[in-house]
Amino acid sequence: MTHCLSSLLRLLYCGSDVTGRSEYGRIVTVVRTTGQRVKAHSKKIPGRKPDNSFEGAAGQRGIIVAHHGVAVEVLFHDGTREMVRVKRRSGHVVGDEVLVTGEVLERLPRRTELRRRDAMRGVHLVGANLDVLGIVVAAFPQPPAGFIDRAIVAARAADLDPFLVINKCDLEQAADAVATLQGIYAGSVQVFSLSAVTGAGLAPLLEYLGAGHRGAFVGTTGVGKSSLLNAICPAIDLKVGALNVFNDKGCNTTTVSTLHALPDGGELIDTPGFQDFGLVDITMQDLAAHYPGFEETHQGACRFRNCRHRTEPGCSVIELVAQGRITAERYATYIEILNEVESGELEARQREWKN
Ligand SMILES: Nc1nc2c(ncn2[C@@H]2O[C@H](COP(=O)(O)OP(=O)(O)OP(=O)(O)O)[C@@H](O)[C@H]2O)c(=O)[nH]1
Ligand SMILES: [Mg+2]
Repeated sequence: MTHCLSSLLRLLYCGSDVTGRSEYGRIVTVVRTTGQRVKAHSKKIPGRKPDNSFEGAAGQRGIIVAHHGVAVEVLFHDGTREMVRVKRRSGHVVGDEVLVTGEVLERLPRRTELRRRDAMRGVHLVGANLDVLGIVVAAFPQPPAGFIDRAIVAARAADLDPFLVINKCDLEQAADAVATLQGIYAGSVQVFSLSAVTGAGLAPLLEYLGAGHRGAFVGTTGVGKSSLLNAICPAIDLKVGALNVFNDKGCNTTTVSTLHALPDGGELIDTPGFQDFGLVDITMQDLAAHYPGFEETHQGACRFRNCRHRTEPGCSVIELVAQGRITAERYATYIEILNEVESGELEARQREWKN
């Protein structure tokens, strides 16, 4: 079993640079050809605090760089990697720092964790110890309603900096989508308009990631997450899938999350595409504080500190909507998410009462 998974991974990384973090603040790059280590070097990332609290503990410390359901691939500080068996629902995720002792894997405390809920209300971990979240969209296929807003709220609530990547800007239809999305989000998050195919607009994104951030690309299937990673670092050579000819949607080409170091600094996780970014454990206050477009109302602009921006008197959001500075459409999306959050909170309270 282990041998089989190792072979799979060797195929995945065959002939490519494979890299991982040796400790917070330091990246170890290991260049391998068909599984053999050729050279290793390390690169300091500015501004990240080393966590040495587990130094000296038994076991070998590493980071999970791929999750295969029943096994995870761990990259150790010395540049070696190993498949370690885990239970199917072990709760580990790519980005987790771990201590491996024999066949036992112990997860170290997470700095951050990002979760989402699917349409069946199941909760999924997207990644651990992330600094930034790249929300990837394209003119084709278009993001589901509210996807970007939910992703921004979830990221901010988890202490990550979200940024928006508008891919496929080489397509004719992209101009309108870029103008609309820039208009809505440019005041809230960094927006990168680019094309993975032509490489146009990639440089600002590389500069941003080069500051040493660890991030993940999320988005629906077919928006070009893997293509973008390939464009940033051709040696990674991730599988890319054509869009379905009948509905212009992607085909869930990526099935496993994988962490990659970028040549000019920073690390990115390529994730399988998903449709729903349902919020997990987000309160009404979190939503009101993190919803993109409401930033100018944060400095005590509402009469009530815990204003939900629904019907409260003296609400600055409602005032901005009346003035047309927040569009009715943006406000309607907020109310829709607020309704979901409120019913989630009610359900949680009912569960508590029952117990
Ligand atoms: N025109 C154009 N097509 C692109 C661009 N980037 C990706 N594509 C195409 O979009 C399709 C899907 O690309 P992928 O990279 O597999 O998309 P993904 O987001 O990784 O999809 P999943 O792995 O299924 O989540 C492929 O046919 C790519 O060639 C781009 O910048 N411009
Ligand atoms: Mg992919």
